Amino acid sequence: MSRLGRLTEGERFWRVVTAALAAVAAVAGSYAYAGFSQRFVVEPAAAFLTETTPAILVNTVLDSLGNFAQPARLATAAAISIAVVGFVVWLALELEVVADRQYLGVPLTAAGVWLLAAAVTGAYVAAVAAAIPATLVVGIISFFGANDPLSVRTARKVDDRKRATLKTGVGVAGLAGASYFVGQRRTPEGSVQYLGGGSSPPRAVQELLDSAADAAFDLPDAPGLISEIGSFYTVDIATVAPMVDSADWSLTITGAVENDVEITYDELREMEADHFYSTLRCVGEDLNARKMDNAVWTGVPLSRLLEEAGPQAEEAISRAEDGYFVSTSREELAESYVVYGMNGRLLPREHGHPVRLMVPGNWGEVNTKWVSELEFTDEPEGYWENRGWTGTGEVRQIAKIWSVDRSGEGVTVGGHAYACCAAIDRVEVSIDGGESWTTAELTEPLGPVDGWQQWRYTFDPEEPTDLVARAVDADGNDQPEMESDQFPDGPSGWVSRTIQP
Ligand SMILES: Nc1nc2c(c(=O)[nH]1)N[C@H]1C(S)=C(S)[C@@H](COP(=O)(O)O)O[C@H]1N2
Ligand SMILES: [Mo]
Repeated sequence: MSRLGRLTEGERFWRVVTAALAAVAAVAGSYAYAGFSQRFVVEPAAAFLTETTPAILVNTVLDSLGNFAQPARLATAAAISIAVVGFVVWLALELEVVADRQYLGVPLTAAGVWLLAAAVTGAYVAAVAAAIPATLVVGIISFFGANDPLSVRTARKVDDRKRATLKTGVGVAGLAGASYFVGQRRTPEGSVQYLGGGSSPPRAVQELLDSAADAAFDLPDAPGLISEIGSFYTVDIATVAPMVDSADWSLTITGAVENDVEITYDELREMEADHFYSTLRCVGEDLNARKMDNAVWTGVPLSRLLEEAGPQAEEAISRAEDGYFVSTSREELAESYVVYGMNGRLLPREHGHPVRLMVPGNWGEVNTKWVSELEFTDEPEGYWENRGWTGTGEVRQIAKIWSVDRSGEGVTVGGHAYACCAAIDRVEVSIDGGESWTTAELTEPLGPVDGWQQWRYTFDPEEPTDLVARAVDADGNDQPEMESDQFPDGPSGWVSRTIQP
């Protein structure tokens, strides 16, 4: 009879619990040490999920989860990680029984968890932070649980083990709680350093920030004309934003080019830079949602690097450190920027530190964050395009209704309007179901390069009134009335909102 067969059901059960506790401790220890970074053992699971989640799931389930999509994905990734680590620990404990060596599970757990963590994160030192707590859990339970697989006093053995496991479980819960706080503090922040290292934005940026502030309407519940870092929306395929050291960063322009070009961060910073406004809008947002923001960006026109490379194809795929990739036409790229500054600060981690692409006028999608390669090719493809989206072109024109202000006389309704390729000429408002239209107040266009504007309209509703807004751009393009979903090429239609008297 194999020794494994000697284990009672109770023993088996508590061994599984031990393995699970060890796994939770490993994940907690890893988080405490690494925070939300690529050295955190859950990150590879999250990345794996991102890569393998079927398009249909990403597009429907995750979208319908809205703001819970990221936490849901993270919880799934954490559960997978705990299951995998738990399996390794359980194997270690089984080997202990097979080999008939008491406490063998302890060093096997140490080795197994370390190997696993090091293999998936590539961070050998950080892996120790996962291995130690797991080993402690197994050690403590083995020791106090008087774990003698050959003992005949089965009942008592299970009893001891149960008590030791439950006590350790309380300890692991405490560890997980503490790790949560420590890990959060250790999570690398997006850099908030000012460009140039001083205590304020460079003068040229400050001027743009000031003139946007001067031009802005004060719309309660809506941003000004500049979105603050921290409230600027983010959309990521990865659960954990990559952490890319500027010293390790470079951009390679390759593929169908005359010359491969590689530029380092220092070289980029030495080039003459432009400061400009540009608005981002996500193709996957709801019509009146808040995934549209504007900032002052600092970067180098990509055309200068393209001249050196001599592209021989009409499209290029930009690739990033998080595995993201998207195609942009050579024509659009010639108008694009390699950006390292946002609102006068170094580009924050969540927006692509150290360097992202900005393609003014195009959907958010093509503004690749953490960009590291630009490959010219005649066979364009993209992460979202491979999932059925067509979100690489010009942004659809939109007037949002974001603010209803009752603090003054009448009700002031307002929001932001944006068109891809020209300033907004006017925002028109109707309160009679589209019979008649009134031109709303509008802020002056920002410039250079492109940016949203704000509109506002004050009236005195006597009863609940549906207010509809639509934008007309300076080229005379109307905002189409036809409503469409965001999938596959972005939401369109007129935004309306019922305004109470
Ligand atoms: N590397 C990378 N770049 C990316 C993405 C991404 O997931 N990975 N998301 C894109 C999408 S869909 C949008 S809308 C914008 C959002 O930019 P932001 O997060 O800085 O607002 O980034 C784009 N660039
Ligand atoms: Mo997006």
